[in-house]
Amino acid sequence: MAHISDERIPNNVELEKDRRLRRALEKWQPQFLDWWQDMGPEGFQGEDIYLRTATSVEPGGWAHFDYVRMPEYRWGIFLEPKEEGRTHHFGDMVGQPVWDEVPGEFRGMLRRLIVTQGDTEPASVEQQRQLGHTAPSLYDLRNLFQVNVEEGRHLWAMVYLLQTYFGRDGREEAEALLARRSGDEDRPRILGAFNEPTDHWLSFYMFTMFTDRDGKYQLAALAESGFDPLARTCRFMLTEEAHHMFVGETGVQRIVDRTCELMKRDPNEDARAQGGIDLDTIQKYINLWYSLSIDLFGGEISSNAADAFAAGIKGRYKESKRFEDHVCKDATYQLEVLEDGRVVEKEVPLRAAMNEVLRNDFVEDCQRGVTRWNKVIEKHGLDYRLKLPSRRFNRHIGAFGPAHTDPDGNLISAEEWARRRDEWLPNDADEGYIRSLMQPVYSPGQIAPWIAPPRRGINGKPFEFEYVRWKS
Ligand code: BYC
Ligand code: FE
Ligand code: FE
Repeated sequence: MAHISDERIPNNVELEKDRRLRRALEKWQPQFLDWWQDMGPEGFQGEDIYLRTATSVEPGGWAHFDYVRMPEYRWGIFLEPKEEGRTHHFGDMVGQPVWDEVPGEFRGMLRRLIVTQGDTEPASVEQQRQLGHTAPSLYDLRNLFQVNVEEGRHLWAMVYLLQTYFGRDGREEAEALLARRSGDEDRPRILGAFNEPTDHWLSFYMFTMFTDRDGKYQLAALAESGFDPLARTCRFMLTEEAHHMFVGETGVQRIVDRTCELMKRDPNEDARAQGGIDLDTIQKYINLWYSLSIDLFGGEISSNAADAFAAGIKGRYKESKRFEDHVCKDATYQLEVLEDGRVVEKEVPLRAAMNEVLRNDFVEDCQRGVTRWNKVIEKHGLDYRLKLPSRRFNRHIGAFGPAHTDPDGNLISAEEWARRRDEWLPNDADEGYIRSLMQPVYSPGQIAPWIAPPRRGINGKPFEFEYVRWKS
């Protein structure tokens, strides 16, 4: 077997010196590559893709761009440099030195969080497996593969933690991460949204807009962690996440832009009649992916969240920079719950409400994106406005999981939900229509008719650049 080295696995964790980790990785890496062949992007494994590879954590210097064949991508292991003398800055352990090893009493909790985080990464690659066949341009095709290889690297990041700090069960969990399958009935991925089909580009952009953004907030919360290797790993992962959300936000924006153009061309402002995606349908996909993504924050009231905060393992978004009280022992929080079929305000311990607190920051961030999309519509002189549905809408997790509501959050009966669901969420006809538009465009500088080209390309290259080169 090829000896694992710095050359094959770029890293800043002194992999050369850590014989135990190297052996664990030597066993795991071929399984990862098998998984990548089976469940990674279908086709395209032999083509040259213009990709960015992380080769160090130095600011500005880490992104290296070149043509790479995906199976030869150098998935690396990077942690932000250690900050000497770092102490717990929230929870019950404030002021005590952070942990360099897993503390025994929190082993189970940490393992669960790391496994849950790790599980989402390959899940998303599986969900996006078929998309290369219908890319609207070479630029988009390249962005898809960039996102895929980086999610692969995020899996490596969690596997590094499991194999380094959790001994034998860590190695078992690392293998299990390659064994579950998105959408599989018998061995599904752990979290809801990661078992949903993402088999066309409208869903892909919504996923990278909303679901990758959950990634940003969850990683940011873990980046505050008192388990120092986890904090340092997540901080570096966040630098890659920005591009994923960029792909999503600008992807939807480019669709909206094109849709408006087509509407103005049509006597009835009918984008579909012009071969585009109408704004009502875009709204339905916002409703779907936003609601699936806010479910990912967990229940409004959660003892898991309270325990993780108390232990100094999972903080709030920018915990160290934004809050006065970092202990939150007696503080309370007001939130809405459902009681006897009615919405009531409830005061709960703040620590138990940490999922909701994190969700608030996410919601605000999403709203900023939607506002930017609406600016595009406004610029075209059209009155339509996109909006985020109520956070009670289409929930499966938490207080509103059992309830049915309309997009404004009004409670409705199960009967009304069944009758009107198709007005609010994509129905079979919408799915069929969107799929009918998904014809690949693989010539440099060309673009599918339902989306506008990007304003600029990648790494200073123009849109016309040959981002994917066919070898076969
Ligand atoms: N689906 O106490 P509760 C990313 C479970 S995305 C299914 O309310 P808790 C990425 C929960 O596990 C970021 N099950 O919630 C994006 C618990 O089950 P157990 C991923 C769910 O534990 C795009 C039970 O319900 N990272 O990186 O406070 C592409 C009660 O839960 C769901 C993380 O999630 C759901 N939606 O919070 C690629 C960070 N929600 O244990 C990548 C790590 C809850 O009783 N994970 N449940 O069997 C966590 O911090 C927490 O596990 C959660 C849940 C926030 C997910
Ligand atoms: Fe990720
Ligand atoms: Fe991501």
